[in-house]
Amino acid sequence: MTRTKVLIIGACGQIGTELTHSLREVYGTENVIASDIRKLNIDVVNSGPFEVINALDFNQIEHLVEVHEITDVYLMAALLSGTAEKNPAFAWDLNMNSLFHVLNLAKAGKIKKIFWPSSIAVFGPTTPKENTQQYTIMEPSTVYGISKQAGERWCEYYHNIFGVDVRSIRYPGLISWSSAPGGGTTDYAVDIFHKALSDKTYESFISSETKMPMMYMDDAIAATIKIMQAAPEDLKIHSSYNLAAMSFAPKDIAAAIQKHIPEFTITYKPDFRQKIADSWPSSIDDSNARADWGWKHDFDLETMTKVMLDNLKKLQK
Ligand code: AKB
Repeated sequence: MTRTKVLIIGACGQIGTELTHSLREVYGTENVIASDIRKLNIDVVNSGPFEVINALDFNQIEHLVEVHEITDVYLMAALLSGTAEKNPAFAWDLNMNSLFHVLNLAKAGKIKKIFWPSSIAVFGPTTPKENTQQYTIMEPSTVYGISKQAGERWCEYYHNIFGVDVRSIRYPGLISWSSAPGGGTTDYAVDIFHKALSDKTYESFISSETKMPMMYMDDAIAATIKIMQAAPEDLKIHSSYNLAAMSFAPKDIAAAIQKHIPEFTITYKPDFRQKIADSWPSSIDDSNARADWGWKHDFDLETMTKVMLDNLKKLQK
């Protein structure tokens, strides 16, 4: 059996940082090559093999794949929803062409397996909002959502036509204490914890009642590793799987924080990201992921809030 040798592209980002640590525990430090456009996270850079790489440069990726005899690529580099609206052309270029590069490497037989993250952003204003199904109306209205939906179509196409083993999850908003989010609409749910501890107050750029699907990072990493380790015959969906853990609005997370910090207050000043949030589902039906490859989440709003506050308090000491 061939040894698994991993390349993570975008290893210094919010998910990449935690994924790098977990994959190094699973496959061994030397077997996980982290890479990013710059040395943006010192922990990732110093904790094992690291390469500076541009996700838009096919030759650089191919070279790394050959030199390190890579079997599995996790393509985590992307512009998220907020940033993508400010730079549509670059977002489209990065989000699509980096995907084509790894799909084409797999098509050429140079790598065996790809993980590519999709998002709840593939849904749009015409999608039923509650308990959004795996198969439903999908008319994304953001640059990021359009790129993720197109990416899903290409993943399924490369699987069906060329036999490429590409696996994908539609991540909800992800919340973690050890890595910062970058340019997303759901970022408020991370910022709020930092401000609750430092200032005891938070001004939310999302309005009080806007409910979005969310997940604690440990669950997201567990799901990512689990889908990559699933037997190919168990995977029935080759575009991307719906994935869910919890759904809440800013007023709900504020109330959860107030149980630990009673003096905490929240105010609301919605900005351009409110429109993005309004176009996304409030909750997600992930029964296909649960049935096909045994996905289940561990963290809900209460347990996640406690873990976030405990860990951030330790960091601040
Ligand atoms: C974002 O807010 O852009 C991301 C996402 C839901 O994909 N966190």
